[in-house]
Amino acid sequence: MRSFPLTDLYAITDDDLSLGRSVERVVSDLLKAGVRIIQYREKRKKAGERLRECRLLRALTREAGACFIVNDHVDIALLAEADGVHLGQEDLPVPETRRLVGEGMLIGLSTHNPSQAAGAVADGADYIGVGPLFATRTKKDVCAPVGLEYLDHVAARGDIPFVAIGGIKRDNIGQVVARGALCCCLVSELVSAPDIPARVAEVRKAMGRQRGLGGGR
Ligand code: 3NM
Repeated sequence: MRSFPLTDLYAITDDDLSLGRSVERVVSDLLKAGVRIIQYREKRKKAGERLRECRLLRALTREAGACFIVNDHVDIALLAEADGVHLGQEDLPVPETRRLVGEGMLIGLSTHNPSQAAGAVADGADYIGVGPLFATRTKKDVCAPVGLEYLDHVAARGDIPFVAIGGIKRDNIGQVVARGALCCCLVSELVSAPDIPARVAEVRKAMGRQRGLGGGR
């Protein structure tokens, strides 16, 4: 039975922010650093290239025992045998997507307010994105920062797994963890790092300090 993995970090690819490194290189480094959820999100690429890259990443993530999720494209998620597909509010609805992907695949949904979170629960999403918590330039069409109160709302309800997202960096992740986020999703902070494993370690240290664990997991 599918279930959203219990893990601290969720990374999303973005070729434009990866300092000229290939998506394969970036994901290899993330996996080496122990990141266990990878989402493929490449807005400007063509379908054929997406499929080729997703098949590559599927092999890498499978070998590492990591969860592999494809953004928006249900067809590519199916063809690449991904573990999940992640949808936005304006993509195919969750129930229709479920009819296409069957019971075995995770469906994630980006949400930006309490009513969208309730809708995701009602529609049977497996997890939600909660954000953007802070200003971000990574997602072009996203709404203004929703504020940490929305995170508080979702954490307090506790009726669906969630990932905090949007403008999360080493210097603000402590607040996010303190307010109940178990899993944080970072894009630019990870893929733009010159040394990705070192950056992951710093981010984890900032999360762990907040949890009183003294760093790491
Ligand atoms: N989704 P960064 S914010 C892909 O709020 C994405 O739904 C968001 O990138 C949402 O970590 C976002 O570089 C981009 O700020 C997050």
